[in-house]
Amino acid sequence: QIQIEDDRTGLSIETLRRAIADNLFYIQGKFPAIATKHDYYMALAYTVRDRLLHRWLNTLEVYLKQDVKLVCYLSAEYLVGPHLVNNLINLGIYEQIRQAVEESGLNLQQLINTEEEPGLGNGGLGRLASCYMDSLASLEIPAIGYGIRYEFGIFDQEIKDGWQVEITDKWLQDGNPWEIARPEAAVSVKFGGHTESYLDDQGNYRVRWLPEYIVKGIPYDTPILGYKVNTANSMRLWTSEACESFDFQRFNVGDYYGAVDRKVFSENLTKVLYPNDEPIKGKELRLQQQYFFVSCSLQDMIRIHLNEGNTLDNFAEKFAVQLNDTHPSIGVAELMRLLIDVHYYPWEKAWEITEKTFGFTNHTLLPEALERWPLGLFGHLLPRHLEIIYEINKRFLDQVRLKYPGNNEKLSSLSLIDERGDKYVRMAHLACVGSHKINGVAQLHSELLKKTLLKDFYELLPEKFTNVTNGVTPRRWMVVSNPELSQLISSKIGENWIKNLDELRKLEGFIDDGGFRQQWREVKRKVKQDLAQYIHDKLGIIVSPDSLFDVQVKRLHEYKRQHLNVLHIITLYNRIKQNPNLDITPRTFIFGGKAAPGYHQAKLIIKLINSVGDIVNHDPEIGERLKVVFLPDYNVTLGQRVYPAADLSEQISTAGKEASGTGNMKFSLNGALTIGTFDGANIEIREEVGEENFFLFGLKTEEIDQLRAQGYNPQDYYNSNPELKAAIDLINSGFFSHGDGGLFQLLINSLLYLDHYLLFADYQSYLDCQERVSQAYKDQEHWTRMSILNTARMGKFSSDRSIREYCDKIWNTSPVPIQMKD
Ligand code: 26R
Repeated sequence: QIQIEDDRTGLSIETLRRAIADNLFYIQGKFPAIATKHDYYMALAYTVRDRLLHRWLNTLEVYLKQDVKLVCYLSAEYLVGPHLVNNLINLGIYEQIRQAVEESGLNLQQLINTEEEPGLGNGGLGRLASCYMDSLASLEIPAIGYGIRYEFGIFDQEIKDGWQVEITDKWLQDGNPWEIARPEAAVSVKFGGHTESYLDDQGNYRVRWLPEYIVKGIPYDTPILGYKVNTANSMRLWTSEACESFDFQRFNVGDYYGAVDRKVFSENLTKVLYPNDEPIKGKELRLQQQYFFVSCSLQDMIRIHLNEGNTLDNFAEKFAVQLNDTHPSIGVAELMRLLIDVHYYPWEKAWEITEKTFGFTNHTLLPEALERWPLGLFGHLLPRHLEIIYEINKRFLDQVRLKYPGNNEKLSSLSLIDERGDKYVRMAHLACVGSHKINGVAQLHSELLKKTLLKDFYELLPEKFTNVTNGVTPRRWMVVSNPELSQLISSKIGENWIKNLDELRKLEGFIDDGGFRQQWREVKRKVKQDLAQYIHDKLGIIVSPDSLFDVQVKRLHEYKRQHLNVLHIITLYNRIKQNPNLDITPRTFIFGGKAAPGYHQAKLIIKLINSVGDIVNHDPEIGERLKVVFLPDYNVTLGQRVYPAADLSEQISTAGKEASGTGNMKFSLNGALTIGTFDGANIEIREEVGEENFFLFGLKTEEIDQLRAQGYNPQDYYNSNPELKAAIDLINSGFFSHGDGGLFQLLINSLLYLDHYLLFADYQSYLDCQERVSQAYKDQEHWTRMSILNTARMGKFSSDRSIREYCDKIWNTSPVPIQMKD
């Protein structure tokens, strides 16, 4: 029997090869003689997309027909990372595609490297959203990830003379084969203007909102395929466009340029992602972005729901909407508005639906990241929402008065409006009252939320509070990024661990097998060699794969304390200079991370790392013992190279400041040991891997509180610790800055006179701990055992576990397997 495979679905090597050639010709409009690498990447991407489209459409059909409960993840950020290789793995066609590509005379790895990743997020919060999208699909949970299709994502970072330089990220300029525009599902979003009240036919009091302008939202959908299942959920990102009908009047009266102005204005809305850590004052555009995507998304949900023949009475039974931090929290007021003003629900009923629908995840305790909007700005942009917030607040404060009669303190601390000076709308408070569950992202963080930031809310509404410790997807962070280690593991315990990460425990059974430990070391050595090659190609620095790779990659921030790491490097440098024959464990210090463009102190830390590197790397007396590397433009793609190659993971934030961390999990999963503080998920990682396999140092949160209460004076540490003093003095002397002692003065002074993040207090403890690391590394057999145990005991930190917890504790939803029809 002759079988002819469909060019869009077939999986034989021959069909795949033909499909790639076909797409090259008909989509890219090229033939091989004139095709670029990028043309081939596009042809391949379309070949892969074709093969997941029928899963995607099948999934959507089942969701519609069966009227399932949908999880709607509202996130202003997604850091998806490259799609191609992830889709190959999740479809289970990597090997076939590799062969087909090779038979076409190409190299798959090269094509994979051609992809420009969508950088639609800043860091941890955005990457977490994408790990969760992967797990939702892999667990067959019906879900949509709603967000913003920024034209410019997170900036690209270049390093010039040691300084960070920001370049705009034009990720869409060569086309995006993974998305499909859905203009037929466009919605309108109002802004500005004023409200007026009226009586309807039945004599009911109603409010209508007469906006100053209207913007159109166009959804672009990207399939998010689960691992070896038929489920393909959607990430639906909104782009803003001018609303033609609205401008028609202006156009008619001859105001052509006025109409064009409006168009440009509307399209600016989704132009650019705001970097975090920037002071958020007066950023009207940011509130516009937030309201825009949240309104689009809620209108979309309501349309889907009504299309299925429902009324909104059971909306909360069919939609679980999760607020990823406060950025989408305007959704609480918007759903109220839609229910009351558009669908004519009475307040009480609307409020019941709203509170049941939303869940709120907090991702930071840092006061400067808490969103508040000046009342004037807010009321000008969203006059109706301000009225609704006042009403929510009035009813909420009545409840507070009942519980705490005569307590004005409580009223002012819980109020949705901050009235202590200039007036603000407190977005976290809106999210808290409007959600049925509030969670932190690691045990310690959730406890601190209840004790500090949201203390009064916890006292009033304890049943709302819960914890869901973050997790990461083992598909991208092991199978995709570390195929060598994944294959070694699968050769011992089979492949089930990829779906059920707890099965990694089975590796413990091989720990006494010297041959296995040898293989484990060989894999690590091989990926370290690859990273060394990359470092050489990019930066011209030669590093030895036999040195200890000591890695800190994450956004630059004072609380993350990259400069504490630098103080360690300088101290080692000083020791060698004093004792040139010192026998130390050779180390390669690897840094990566972006600083917010307006965050000068963080940018100065980048300059310091590079300046110290310049001296250390070129000092013949140091030789191979110390190397310092700053990898420019740290992003998901680079993370995939770096985590597998690390021996030591630096998780050294001031205790209580890092809500969870997720990089910490990626390192440990790939067999790195952690040097870390008692902070965020570090605590739970240590609990899992065992304290003997984790390098803990530094003050705990209570000790920090005590120290601060006593009056912390960094000078005491500086004056009494000669090595610390020597390190600081060396920076101050201009030794790392061509004699310019002033260059790092702002950084040094903030340490000497304030040291808000307590580097000096933790310095000695950190150094002692690093010495233990160096000693431990000398015993390679023992180090390998610890490395294996780190990987083997990371099961808890799969984002699959996190998502199951969200389903059980917050969303009340369960899997819907997708059957394929031909
Ligand atoms: C307000 C605005 C400028 C803004 C501030 C801060 C926007 C975004 C942020 C980023 C924060 C909220 C963030 O990324 N938090 C991180 O979330 C991770 C996922 O939960 C945690 O692992 C990590 O510890 C936390 O810093």
